[in-house]
Amino acid sequence: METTLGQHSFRTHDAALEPIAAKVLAGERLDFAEGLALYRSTDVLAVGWLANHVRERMHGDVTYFNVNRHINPTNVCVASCRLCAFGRKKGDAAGYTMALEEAWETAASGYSEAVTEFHIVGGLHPDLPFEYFLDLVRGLKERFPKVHIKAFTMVEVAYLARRAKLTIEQTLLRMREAGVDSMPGGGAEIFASHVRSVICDHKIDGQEWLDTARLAHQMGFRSNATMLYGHIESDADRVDHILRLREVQDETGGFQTFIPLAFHPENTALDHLPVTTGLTDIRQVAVSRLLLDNFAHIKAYWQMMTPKIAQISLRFGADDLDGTVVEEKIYHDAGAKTPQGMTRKELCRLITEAGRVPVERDTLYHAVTRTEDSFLIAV
Ligand code: V47
Repeated sequence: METTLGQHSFRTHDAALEPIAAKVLAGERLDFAEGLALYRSTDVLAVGWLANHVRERMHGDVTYFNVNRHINPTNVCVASCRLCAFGRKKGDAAGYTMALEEAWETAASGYSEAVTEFHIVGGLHPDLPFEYFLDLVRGLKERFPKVHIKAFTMVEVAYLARRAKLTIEQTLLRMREAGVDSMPGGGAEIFASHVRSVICDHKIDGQEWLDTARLAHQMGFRSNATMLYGHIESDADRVDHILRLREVQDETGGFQTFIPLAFHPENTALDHLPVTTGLTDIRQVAVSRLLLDNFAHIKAYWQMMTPKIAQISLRFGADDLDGTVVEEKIYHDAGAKTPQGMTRKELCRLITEAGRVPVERDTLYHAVTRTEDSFLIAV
């Protein structure tokens, strides 16, 4: 079936996509049932065509990437999430906690290219005081004043607040004073409680995650949002998750980018589950782009998707490729076979060969220009 919608010629063999295509091309918002239809469509290329249309309407060929470094100060965690291969119990021989000096040295190590962002997340440690995390951030700011600190998921914020006997607001204020600039999108998983109770029953519930994000945005922080898919969740759970994020974004506008994360089962309590396939990953990117009309960016996290699938996703709705990373632990503990980091040059090659235009960005999506080993941020 081929329909001409305005100046666009849209072709699909799936009749359910026709009315959805008309709405997408008219810039109208899709609803829950339409989200489900996108997941269930037998015509994934048509879904991808629509997502690419939206992506090009928003960003043309521009594809963002950033030069960042992940730091995971500890893997010791009080939670025992079935989805996780990273966390270790206190006293476990494979557990580690970085001394502050070690964390600062880790930040400085890796590629010689000057990073513009530190991405800091870790386990919910039973004993480390809130001051450890504040000192960690203060020390980084002192040593690397130009580097943006994207630190602590909503789950960590809520946990640190509880341990320090502070409100979420007080906790966020202290983090800001120490030098936290924004927050990563982890810990969201799937908001539906029947899924959460199986994959991560020790974490804050979905509503608390959303409430913490809302408050952070109201206080002026920007944050990201993720969704972990490819385990026990249904299509309806995915649509529910995405639309709950869209609702908060309508209120605050504080989310910068959405990052769909494919579940890696190896070394987790859910290792009987299969890994996601390439088309599931690609469809996930496309559906996210189509449903999240109020999110500026959809990020392909190559560590999780593999560089090849991440590159293809740049023509299925993604406009952002994360990042140099340098040393990834959470996915590699769960069996990821991707390299641990990538250079700036390699990221640009992936983007250019996808027919897109690479633009280096900082965390807040300002363009970055480079001179030798330093950088300038255009505000
Ligand atoms: O919250 C944990 C996921 C997340 C597994 O904000 C797993 O820019 C798959 O949030 N298989 C952490 N996934 C990573 C994350 C992230 C990554 C890149 C960029 C940003 C950003 C955020 O990883 C966790 C959880 O959802 N995760 N274990 C696993 N076995």
